[in-house]
Amino acid sequence: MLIRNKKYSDCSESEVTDESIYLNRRQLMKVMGGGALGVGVIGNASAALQGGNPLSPPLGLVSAYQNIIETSYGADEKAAPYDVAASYNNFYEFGYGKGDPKDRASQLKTTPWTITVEGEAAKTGVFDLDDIIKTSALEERIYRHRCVEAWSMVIPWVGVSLADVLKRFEPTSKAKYVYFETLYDPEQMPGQKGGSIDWPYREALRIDEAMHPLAMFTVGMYGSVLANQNGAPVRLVVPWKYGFKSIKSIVKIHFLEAMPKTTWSTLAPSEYGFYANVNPNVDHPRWTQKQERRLPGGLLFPNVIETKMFNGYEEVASLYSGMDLKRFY
Ligand SMILES: Nc1nc2c(c(=O)[nH]1)N[C@H]1C(S)=C(S)[C@@H](COP(=O)(O)O)O[C@H]1N2
Ligand SMILES: [Mo]
Repeated sequence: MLIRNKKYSDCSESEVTDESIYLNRRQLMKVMGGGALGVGVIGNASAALQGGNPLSPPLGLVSAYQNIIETSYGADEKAAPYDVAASYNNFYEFGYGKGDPKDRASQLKTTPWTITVEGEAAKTGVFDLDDIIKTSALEERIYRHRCVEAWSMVIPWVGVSLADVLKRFEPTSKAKYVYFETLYDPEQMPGQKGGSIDWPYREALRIDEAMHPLAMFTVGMYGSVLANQNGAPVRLVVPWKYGFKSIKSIVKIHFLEAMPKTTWSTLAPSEYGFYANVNPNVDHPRWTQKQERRLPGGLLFPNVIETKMFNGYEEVASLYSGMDLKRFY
């Protein structure tokens, strides 16, 4: 079933129109090979989609984004307006301010994009992201996103189960963990020129967590491609964990036997654990985790709600049976 971007906007009619034009343009620019082609080409791109124009973008990619399957995930949730999800971000490669990624990420070159797969898997090597997308039936899933800073947002993501992608590489029985790395390119990502993070940003999951159907290999939002500030062209979304596990702009996947080092759990191990499951019973030293500010909100309407265990995704509980989640936070 086709997704219509318009359904997400809470804004006035004129803004709705602008938004969908913006999103469609982004999508076409993406499939045509990036912003370098310029806005002037977009008209041709539309025509090319219908006819056999030699400029035709890879049709598989176009159809993947045009045939996004609606799912029941989050059908009862109210998604944040696109502008909120795309302007209040954590992406330290572009600065520490919530507005920095939106202001600074627009030049990030996301096509072509390759992912290097290494370690305990039969099929390793360098894979073109477009080839993975073309052969995927993209789904829309509306997930709650809970940051460890005690704010949250509902976002309609586009992608597939991470398991579907990981299985293609045929991990071996020694693959107990899967590790991910963000692009390292200080010229494009000015935040990488300094700060206390040992770049690139690193994250990992236990293999059974990564294979849980909720974990998502995400290539879009609001019915189109990801905004750069949200981790284009590909990121994880692991909705039962604090947001920092959902690593953005992934260029490396490594299957391995031992638990790898990850950015936040290395930087401040007493504050950020490897598991980082959303847990209202384990407070962060600087933030209570019992509640969260659901965005959008404001000073007058802070919109504070109770935080739920596993961010409300109780179906993952069996992954942790027998584990003391106060110790393995
Ligand atoms: N590479 C990278 N990935 C990252 C981050 C980051 O700084 N760099 N921030 C994380 C944090 S703390 C959160 S809350 C989410 C924010 O995702 P969003 O901006 O799409 O809401 O991205 C996560 N992924
Ligand atoms: Mo976060």
